[in-house]
Amino acid sequence: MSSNSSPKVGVIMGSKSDWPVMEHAVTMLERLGVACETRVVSAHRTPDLLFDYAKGAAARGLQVIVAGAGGAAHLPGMVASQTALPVLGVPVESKALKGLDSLLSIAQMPGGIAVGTLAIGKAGATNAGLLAAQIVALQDASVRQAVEAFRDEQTRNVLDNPDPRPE
Ligand code: RP5
Repeated sequence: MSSNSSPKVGVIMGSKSDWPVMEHAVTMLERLGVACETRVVSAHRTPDLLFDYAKGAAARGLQVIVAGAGGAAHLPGMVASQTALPVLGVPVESKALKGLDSLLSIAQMPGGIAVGTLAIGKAGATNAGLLAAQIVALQDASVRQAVEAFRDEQTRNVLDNPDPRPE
């Protein structure tokens, strides 16, 4: 668990080796005050766990699932097939094909089962955390305020530092 309060977002990944990417989703969620849990759930190595996790997620109070995987990245799509919760997929960069395989595996879902696909790697994980928080914010005013404050700060940082040259 990443928080003491009951988790609203589940951040899962196909392997421990995905953590250096997926930790950026958790960092964003924590920054925005969204309670989350993290688990390794593999579509290929632990398919029964995948089904149990996805089927039980809504009843446990999760509102969004962020799922990251690399290569033949079936995790987000299979999770989405077993829950009506929104599933955000993060393509993790693979050694052989640099994550293009992961991206296409996650994005090319057949019509009828939706996975919201983010960018490959750190940016995708960061934005998956942000987007998950924005979904939670639909029903949570404190998270909405945190998202607005984050965006205001980001804007201010750019406007306050217009010179692109290193200091
Ligand atoms: C996928 O296979 C995982 O999501 C990971 O990105 C990739 C490689 O896994 P490991 O062999 O490093 O465990 O299922």
